[in-house]
Amino acid sequence: MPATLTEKIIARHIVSGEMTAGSPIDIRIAQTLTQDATGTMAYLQFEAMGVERVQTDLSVSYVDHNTLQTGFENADDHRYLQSVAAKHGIYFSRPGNGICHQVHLERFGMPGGTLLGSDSHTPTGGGIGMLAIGAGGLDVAAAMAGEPFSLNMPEVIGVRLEGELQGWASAKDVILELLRRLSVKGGVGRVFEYFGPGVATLSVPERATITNMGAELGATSSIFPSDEVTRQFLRAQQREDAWSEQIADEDAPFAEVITIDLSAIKPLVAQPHMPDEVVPVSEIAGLKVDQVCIGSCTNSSLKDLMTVAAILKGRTVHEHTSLVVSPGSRQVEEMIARNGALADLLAAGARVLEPACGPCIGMGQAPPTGGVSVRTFNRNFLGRSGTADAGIYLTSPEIAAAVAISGEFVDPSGQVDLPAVELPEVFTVDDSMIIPPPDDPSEVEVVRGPNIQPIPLRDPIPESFEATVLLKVGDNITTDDIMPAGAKILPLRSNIPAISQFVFSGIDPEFASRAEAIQPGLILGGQNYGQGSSREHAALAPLHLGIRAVLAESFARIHKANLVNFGIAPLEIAAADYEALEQGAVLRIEGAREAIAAGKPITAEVVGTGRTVSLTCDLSEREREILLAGGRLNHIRQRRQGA
Ligand code: MIC
Ligand code: SF4
Repeated sequence: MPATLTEKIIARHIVSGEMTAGSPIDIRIAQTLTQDATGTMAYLQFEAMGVERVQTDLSVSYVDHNTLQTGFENADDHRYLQSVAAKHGIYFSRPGNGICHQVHLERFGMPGGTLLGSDSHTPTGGGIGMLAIGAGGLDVAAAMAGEPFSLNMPEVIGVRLEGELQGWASAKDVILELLRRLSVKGGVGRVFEYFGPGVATLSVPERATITNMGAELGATSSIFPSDEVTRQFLRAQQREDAWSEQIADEDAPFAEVITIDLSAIKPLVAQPHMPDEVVPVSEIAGLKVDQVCIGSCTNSSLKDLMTVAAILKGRTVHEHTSLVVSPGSRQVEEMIARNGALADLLAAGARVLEPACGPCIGMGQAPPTGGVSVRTFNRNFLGRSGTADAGIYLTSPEIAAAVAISGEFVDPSGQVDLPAVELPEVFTVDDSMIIPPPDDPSEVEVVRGPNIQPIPLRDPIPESFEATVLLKVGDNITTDDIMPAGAKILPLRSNIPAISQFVFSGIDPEFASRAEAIQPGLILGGQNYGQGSSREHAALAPLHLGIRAVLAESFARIHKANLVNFGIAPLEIAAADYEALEQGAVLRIEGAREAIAAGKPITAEVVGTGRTVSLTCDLSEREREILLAGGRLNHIRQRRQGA
């Protein structure tokens, strides 16, 4: 039977379940990655599992998010992460070595393998033909402990690429085009698998830009085949031995095929405040721009920065516009330093930052009041930049560089030729900032600073309870809305009691104090609740504030799994009931555990109104068990004790 590449990889790693779209499956995870903002929790959870050494083929801990070190907190986290990695057989990529996805692609990714990462952009690894999936830290901790990863068998969508990109059109525009067509909900439950004659025209970093930002479609993952282009990339990285051919069969049974003619793609831009608000750049030409930021795990490869440098060479950044550049990895940074591209960037007036997430996660470089900021990143959610009323526009590095020079939106297509850049055959490889774990960790002491607080655990959901709707929000609520990041809040990632004070702070600054006063609480949301990042703090911090359940019309995949992992019930509510319920409503729920266990709807009485609403708990049997156990840590402990 012909198969897609996704199916082939899953078939090689499946532990249990049926490979029919939508059915629960468990797969073996070969590699894991964590980053520091989710990693401290992941390793605290891993430690709680009592496993001495990671059970994966390879696990890497990166430090890339919290590198600002405005206080002792970040530095303490780094020290904890380095020591806990050494203790348990994990590679440690030091702060300054680069963004997890970029470095993993360059130094560790394996075509045909599985990768689970505690970051939603883990599918970047799909650029070299890996099945790479983002998850909450607890799921990654469990994978490190040798547990399989559970997911619903995705529907595999084929994206057939034809033609070749022309002029100023870039790989970024391919994924923006898909977002334009499908929206931020369009990928839920799906893997996007690229195939067709256009694939060979794209380099690995270009492919990785596309698979990276597949996360914004809500997709489970995105993947390219591993072909001669992949082999060349791995050869340049001096690890050709990691290469294997990974391709779909001729008549692969895609659930649906989307065709994109690369030759017809034009430079696009996602306008504020969602990655799917996509229009051609030419449509907003002339709009004045205050800031341009080039970097992030989407667009900070050597090719990206060389292209930007070539566009800027001999020119000057517009006097009203600030240009900030952050390379994706130390490899990229070192190579542009040696080949002169960095000097061209500096001469043009670029402000160059260390290779890290930086402004993408609001760690500095907030735009001015009401500012217009053009970024090569993947998310433009309201407030994420650190300036509540700024408008963030997402484009390719090519367009961002042109905008930096002109100080306003421009599409130079047809007027100016895009300068061609040549990439070297062999890249500079220096892994001295990746520390391998010692063979004998007995002497290693795990160092914990005062900001590292225990993970909160709550009692499992009771059979009957009354709870109050503490907040009603709309559709497409992001985890940035639920648990904001940025320079002030991100350092508190290891301290749930402290960070919980900021839950929903951008939407309703009173939320945390209200939740502390009225317990237990409920949150009411619309469609695609919890889209965006994998941060389990968007579940852990509400848990700490006494949230028992989230009622929403539908949920994003990773956030739903995170809620279950910490024992908060994700309950689906019909649109009409969502409309009818308001903040302050008190719901009386009887027989919750029985209904969850049986997979039956839960009837909730709206106290004082005589009305009832029906709530469904659409979970697999395993997820229902986890929820009823009060979360995955309890569930794993109970199972291991029972075994
Ligand atoms: C993001 O881009 O939102 C992050 C920060 O990388 C998150 C992870 C986090 O919140 O730590 C993600 O994408 O999962
Ligand atoms: Fe870092 Fe931004 Fe990528 Fe998230 S999206 S991993 S914050 S660069």
